[in-house]
Amino acid sequence: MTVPASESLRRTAEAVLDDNWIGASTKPSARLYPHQWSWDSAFIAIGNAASGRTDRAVQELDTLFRAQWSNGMVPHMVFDLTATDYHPSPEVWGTAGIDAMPAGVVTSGMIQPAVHALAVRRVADALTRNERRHFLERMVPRLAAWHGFLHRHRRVDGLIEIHHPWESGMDNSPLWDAALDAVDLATLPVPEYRRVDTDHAPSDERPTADHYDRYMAILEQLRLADYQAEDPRMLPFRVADVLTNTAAAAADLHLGAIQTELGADPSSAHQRATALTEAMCEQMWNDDLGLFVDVDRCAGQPIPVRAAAGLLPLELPLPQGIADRLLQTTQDHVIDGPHGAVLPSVAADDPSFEARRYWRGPVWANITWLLLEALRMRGAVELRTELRSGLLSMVNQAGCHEYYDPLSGDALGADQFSWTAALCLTLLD
Ligand code: 2M8
Repeated sequence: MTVPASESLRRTAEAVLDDNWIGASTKPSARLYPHQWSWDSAFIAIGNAASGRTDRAVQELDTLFRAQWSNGMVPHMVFDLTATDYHPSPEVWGTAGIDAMPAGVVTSGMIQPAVHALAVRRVADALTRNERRHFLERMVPRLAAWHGFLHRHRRVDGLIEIHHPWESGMDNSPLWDAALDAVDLATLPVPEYRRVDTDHAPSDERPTADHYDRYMAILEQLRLADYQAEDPRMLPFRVADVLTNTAAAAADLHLGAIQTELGADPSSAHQRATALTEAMCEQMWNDDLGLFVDVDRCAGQPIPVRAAAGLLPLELPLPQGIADRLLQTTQDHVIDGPHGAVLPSVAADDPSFEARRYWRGPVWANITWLLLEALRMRGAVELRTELRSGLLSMVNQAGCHEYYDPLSGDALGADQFSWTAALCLTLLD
């Protein structure tokens, strides 16, 4: 008997999540990423919830939030201390001894996009009434502290800033090229290091050596300030990033909805979401490109790279004129790959596009999925259907990989990749 494609993909995806489960959370992939990552866990929880594995979904988020710092920060990595083959290791991060980090865990000191409130709502939707209430009541103070951190410690002149490319989650995007080139390696030391990512994936699909030096130099500056710089304006890398700001604004809309359901006051979450969306429209909307663009806060310049992330504000309540234009740009950004419609992480006709290199053009399941969510909210049914089926066909053909060449459909980066598996599970049926 032949197994229908969707059933075989479901089995494959569930097996990936099972294999990558490490007891209380899920690692992104078996070898390249052996710890817990913040936004990966949110996507993984969404996938586990969609496939009826609600206990794991709840545990995934509980484990992550148990590592939340006392200042509200949700760290971008929670280390599995039994896994040693990853750089930068806990020693390089140097977080041990920082008071804000909770006892019993070792974490990084930076952030990733705040997609957790979205995950909390999706997981809650899969719970029984009683479980749902307990879960939401437990998560609301954690989410409120996390969003409060972003606005208290990271919002500068209206927009939330990232202080390292890794904070965006889109580590090697051409969005950071000019800002990275401006990091002065003559005055900022590059600590000694040995990267291991190129032991696990081909180096022409990974960041260049020069960029990696710069990542390490910026990380060293953050480490020296215990990841709590008193004046962020002194830091060598400061970017107001569209994805980070979109996620934060949407996160507060989700938090507000949860608070309303629980009979709590949603007004401060709603006010933050509105203020952030307005600041994004004022400072990030680029009328020439019909796209939201990042802003290099050190240089005081917009970053005119046409990244797929610049389309994601479609999920926010935007002025109609901007929303219509952005939807048009989205249609132009989506291209036909060998298995159907795909969303390259950078527009295929942007000068910085590279089809196979990490975050510089390949298709990522999570960015595609976030756009699918926005298209659903906007009622863009046809485009959503095409993109959903293009993603599923590609993953079905090539397996649950970390990223894919949009032109050839080739699977790239790590195999058995958790968020690809998890998000496909939500799209089946
Ligand atoms: C990648 O980032 C890590 C550093 O955080 C790395 O390159 O080692 C990114 O794709 C990031 O978005 C993702 O969360 C992480 C784990 O999948 O890998």
